Amino acid sequence: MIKKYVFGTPLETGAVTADVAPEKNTPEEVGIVDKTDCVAFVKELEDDDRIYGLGENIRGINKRGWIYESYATDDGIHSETLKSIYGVHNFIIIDCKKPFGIFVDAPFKVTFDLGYTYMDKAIITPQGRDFNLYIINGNSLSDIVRNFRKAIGKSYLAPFWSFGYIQSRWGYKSADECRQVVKEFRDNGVPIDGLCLDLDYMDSCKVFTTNEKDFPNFEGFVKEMSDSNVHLVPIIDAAVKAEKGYCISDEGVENNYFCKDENDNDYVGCVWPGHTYFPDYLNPDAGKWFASKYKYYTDMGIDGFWNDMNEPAIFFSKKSLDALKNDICENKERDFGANDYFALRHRVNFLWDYKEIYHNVNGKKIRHDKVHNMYGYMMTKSASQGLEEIAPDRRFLLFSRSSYIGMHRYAGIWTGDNQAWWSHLLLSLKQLPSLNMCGFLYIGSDIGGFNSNTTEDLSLRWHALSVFVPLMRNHNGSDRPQEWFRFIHKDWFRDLIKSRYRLLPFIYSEYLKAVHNDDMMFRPLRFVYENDSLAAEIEDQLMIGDSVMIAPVYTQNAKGRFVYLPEEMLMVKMYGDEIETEEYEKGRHYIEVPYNCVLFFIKKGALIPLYDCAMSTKELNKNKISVLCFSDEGSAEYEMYSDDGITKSSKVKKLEILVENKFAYCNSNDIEVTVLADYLNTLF
Ligand code: MIG
Repeated sequence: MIKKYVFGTPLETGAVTADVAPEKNTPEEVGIVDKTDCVAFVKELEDDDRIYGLGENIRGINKRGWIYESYATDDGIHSETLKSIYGVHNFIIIDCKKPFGIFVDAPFKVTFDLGYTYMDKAIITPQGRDFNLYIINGNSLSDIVRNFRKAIGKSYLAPFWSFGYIQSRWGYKSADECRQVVKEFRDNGVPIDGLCLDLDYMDSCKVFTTNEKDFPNFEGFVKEMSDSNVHLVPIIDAAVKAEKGYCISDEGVENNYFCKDENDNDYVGCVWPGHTYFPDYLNPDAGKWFASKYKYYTDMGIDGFWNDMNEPAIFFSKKSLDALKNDICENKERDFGANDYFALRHRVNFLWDYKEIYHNVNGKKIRHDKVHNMYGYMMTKSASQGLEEIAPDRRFLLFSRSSYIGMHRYAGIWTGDNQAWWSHLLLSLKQLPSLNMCGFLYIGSDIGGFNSNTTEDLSLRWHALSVFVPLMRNHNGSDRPQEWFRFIHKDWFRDLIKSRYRLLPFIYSEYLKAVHNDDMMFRPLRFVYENDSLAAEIEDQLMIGDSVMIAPVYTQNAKGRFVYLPEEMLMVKMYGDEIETEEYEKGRHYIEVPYNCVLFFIKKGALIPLYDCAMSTKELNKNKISVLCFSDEGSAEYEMYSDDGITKSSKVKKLEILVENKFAYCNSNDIEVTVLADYLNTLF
């Protein structure tokens, strides 16, 4: 099912955990072109062939027609012309006559020219000679994904509380401001489980410190929040402020834990704290050391973190900026023409070079660009291992901005600095199945958009989609604060967030199924309706598990949207406590979707378990479930996965929920299930 081809002497990335013996021949599925300093793989494409995968990347669910470069990049625009993004996920499926998957396990740049140079060719070029190539086969698209996922190991298991609503903003300047935000939720009956802390909670952006002035008695603050069922989630930046007397900086320098320059001096760049060192996460001792520092926060009761700036993001290197300053001074007397101006602008934008940085990998000095894509992965892997040492069986919330396949075993991701654009709402939907293919299941985008100012309607529609997304986090850094209480229709936002909590038994169950069965939680319609040529072209609807389809609105001023139903389904409109349903035939329908509505469709014979809403995940009554079903001749069923949501070793309970003749049954006595009474007549 999976074949491995070794080229040169690859560095072990740890992406693949299965023991796969290397093949002796070259792969049959792709042609090989040998070039001077690299090889390229070529696959001729028929008109109807499609390409899926590439994880977090931009553009379509079908990736055909663009050129992508796998090279972890901090770019806050994410426009259509972008080729690289924060995460590097080199797995694609070519959906041709005999579909197959390709995984290029290379920590350096890899180019995926998927019908860009030639519309009828996919050309994959790893920019180096030492890497592993895997070809994955299977009986169907989903089967190929499962076979790949089995080879890369089980996905990260997030704690149940992290499926609650998380509020965030780069701009909470003090504990009091945070308290005020939480108070708005509690006072208005809007559920919340987490609050992210951005840079300001630290002392001068120094990792593993706290800002005593604005966040006094930090430990007390953590406790106070946790007493009201809110988990504080601090940001951890990858780079360390270079400052004598700051223990993290001193320890790193003393033990050679930081990346070096070509002369073996500690490399100095600049990020938020000013001059910074970059921990050498590829050196296991350095990774272990950095990770052990998370204890500073866990001792205070923190159980969630987000790792940022780990591509790594660098504003400038000291060396490049000094050189620029000198050049400008030397040219003081000269008049600059247009070309000089543009040259200068270009230089200012690129005041660092990854080729100036060196790692110590097993005692060998390796230049950063050759292992670039592993930096955020290794930071987060060590963090996860450090947290495991602190509390071996405890599930922590951990999500990272940069990533590589393999990191999916240790943490989730968020999709970085998107824009408050309608196109990015749609992009966030498209990223879901592609990320699932690569093992990333605990995922989410910044709801409302991170950069540029959002609008109330965009934020509402984004919430409506994110009701189904594991990481449901409203985060931004633009001028316009975008918590729901900043807008006019607070009650609409409340309906949406309450719907999330009601749907949690379903959402969490689908997440657990995907984790434990190496499956995708979100699938393109093509993966489920393989013989339906219309379904194959749908880029704005997704299947969740086996029984549900979602179709969010992503157009401004639209009162609804057209939805393609590949079969007869039950339409559900959920408004927090209120629910409306209606049966629809297979085909295309215009559906009105009010702003406070979560729209989804249930397949015949399926049912959805619901909780009664509560103000946090902790307060949910998990022993009481009501079901919404689309009965097929009087019956419907659902296999619900659950666990304790806290420990890694928790056994998964698989409950059979069954509806027959309007009565609901569950094979666990602890759980009381009922059919939602109001819908009995319409549904049977
Ligand atoms: O250069 O910490 O993607 O979520 O709010 C910006 C500030 C640094 C980038 C992250 C974003 C975060 C922001 N960070």
